[in-house]
Amino acid sequence: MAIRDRALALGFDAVGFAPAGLGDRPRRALAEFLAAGWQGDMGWLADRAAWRGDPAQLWPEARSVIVLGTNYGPAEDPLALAAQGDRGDISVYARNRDYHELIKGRLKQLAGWLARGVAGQPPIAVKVFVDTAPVMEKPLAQAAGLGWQGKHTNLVSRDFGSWLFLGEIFTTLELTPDPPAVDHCGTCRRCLDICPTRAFPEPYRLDARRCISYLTIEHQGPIDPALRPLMGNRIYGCDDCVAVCPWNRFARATAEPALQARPDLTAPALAELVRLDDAGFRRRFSGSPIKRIGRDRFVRNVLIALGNSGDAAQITAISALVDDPAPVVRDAARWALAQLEAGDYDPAG
Ligand code: B12
Ligand code: SF4
Ligand code: SF4
Repeated sequence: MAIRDRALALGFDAVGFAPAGLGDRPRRALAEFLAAGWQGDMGWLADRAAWRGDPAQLWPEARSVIVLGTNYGPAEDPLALAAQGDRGDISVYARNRDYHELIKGRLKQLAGWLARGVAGQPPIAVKVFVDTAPVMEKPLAQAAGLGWQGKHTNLVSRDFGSWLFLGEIFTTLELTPDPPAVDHCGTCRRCLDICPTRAFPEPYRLDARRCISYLTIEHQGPIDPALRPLMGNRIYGCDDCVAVCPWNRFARATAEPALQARPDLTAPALAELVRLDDAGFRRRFSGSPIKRIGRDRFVRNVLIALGNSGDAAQITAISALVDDPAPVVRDAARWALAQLEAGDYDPAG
C-alpha cells in the first residue's frame, strides 16, 4: 500500500495503522502511575495528562494514527560495557546524533506527501509527534501492530527486538487499522531481574524515580545516595532491561548512518570526562542528545561512576571538584571521595 511503501522508502523500518484512540487500560495505567508519584520531577508527564491518555482529546478530528518505527539496534552487546569500570557507559540511543531530529525530519516528509493528497479528494490534515508530545507512543504502537509492551514497559518487536524508536502521524484520513500486537512475554522475567535498582514494583509497571535512565538524564538534583552504588558506570541512560530481552535475537544492527555509534561516545574514559568544564562539555557533546543535560548534571553522573570504580588514581581529579560552583557536583565529588577513601559522606555537608 502506498503509505507503507513511501514510509519504508524514507528510511522507516516498521509501519502500522491504528484508530486515533486508546482503550481504557493505558489511560488507567497513566493515572495510577501519576497518582503513585512515579514520574518524580518529570512534571510534564502530568501536565496535559488528559491529552496524553486520549488522542481523541488531543485532536478530536483525527481518525487514524500512522505509527513509524526506526531501528537503532547496536552492533555489539551493550551489557558488556558494565564490566569496564574505568569507562562511562552511555546508552545506545545517545551514542550519536539526537534521534528526534532524524525522525521528525522523516515524519514531516511523509506527512507533507500525505497532506498533498489526491487531486479531487478532500484535503487531508496531519500532525507529527515524536517523544516529547503529550502522546502515549507505546500503547499506540501496540495497537498498530508494531509490537507489544513488554514487562519492562517498552515495545518489543518480533523483527527488531527492543530497539525501535517510535514516532507518529495523526491524520483525518480513515485507514484500515492493522491487527493489534499480542503479548509474547510469557513466563519470562529477565528484564525485571536484571534491573540494578529494582525499578519495577511489578511486571509492566515502572517507578521512574528508581530508574537509572531517569536519574542520569531527567533528575536535576543530587541522586539518592542509596541508589548511587547500584548505578555502576552508567553515566547517561541505561539499557539493561531492554538489552537482556530474548526477543533481541531477531534484532539487527541499524544501517542508518546517523545512528552509528561515535567511537568517542561508546566507552569514554571517566578520567577524561570528569575534567570537563562548560566549554569543553559543549564542544565534546555538540550534536549529541547528551548536551541537553548540561555539564553539571553530566559531571555529577561521572563522579558517581568514579565513586563506584574503585580507582584510587582518580582521587586528585575528584578532590579538585569538592569546591565546584555547582552544588550537585560538590555533593557527588564528596560522595565519590568517601567511596574511594572509605571515608565519611555527610549529605548535609
Ligand atoms: C517518560 C518517558 C521515560 C521515563 C519513564 C519511562 C516509562 N516507562 O514510563 C524514563 C526517563 C525513565 C524513560 C526511560 C527510557 N526510555 Co523513555 N520515554 C518516556 C516517554 C516520554 C513517555 C512514556 C510514558 O508515557 N510513561 C507513562 C507510563 C504510565 O506509560 P507506559 O510507559 O506506557 O507504561 C505503562 C504501560 O506499560 C501499562 N501497561 C501496559 N501493559 C500492561 C499490562 C499489565 C498487566 C499492566 C498491569 C500494565 C500494563 O502500565 C505501565 C505503567 O504503569 C516516551 C515517549 C512517549 N511520548 O510516549 C519515551 C519512550 C517510552 N522512551 C523510550 C526509550 C528508548 C527509553 C529508554 C530505553 C532510554 C534509555 N536507554 O535510557 C529507557 C527505558 C526505561 C524503561 N524500562 O522504561 C522509547 C521507547 C521505544 C520502545 N521501543 O518502546 C520512547 C517511546 C521514546 C521514543 N519516541 O522512541 N523514558
Ligand atoms: S533502564 Fe535500567 S534502571 Fe531503568 S528500569 Fe531498565 S534496567 Fe532498570
Ligand atoms: S525480557 Fe522477557 S519479560 Fe522482559 S520484555 Fe523481554 S520477553 Fe518480556
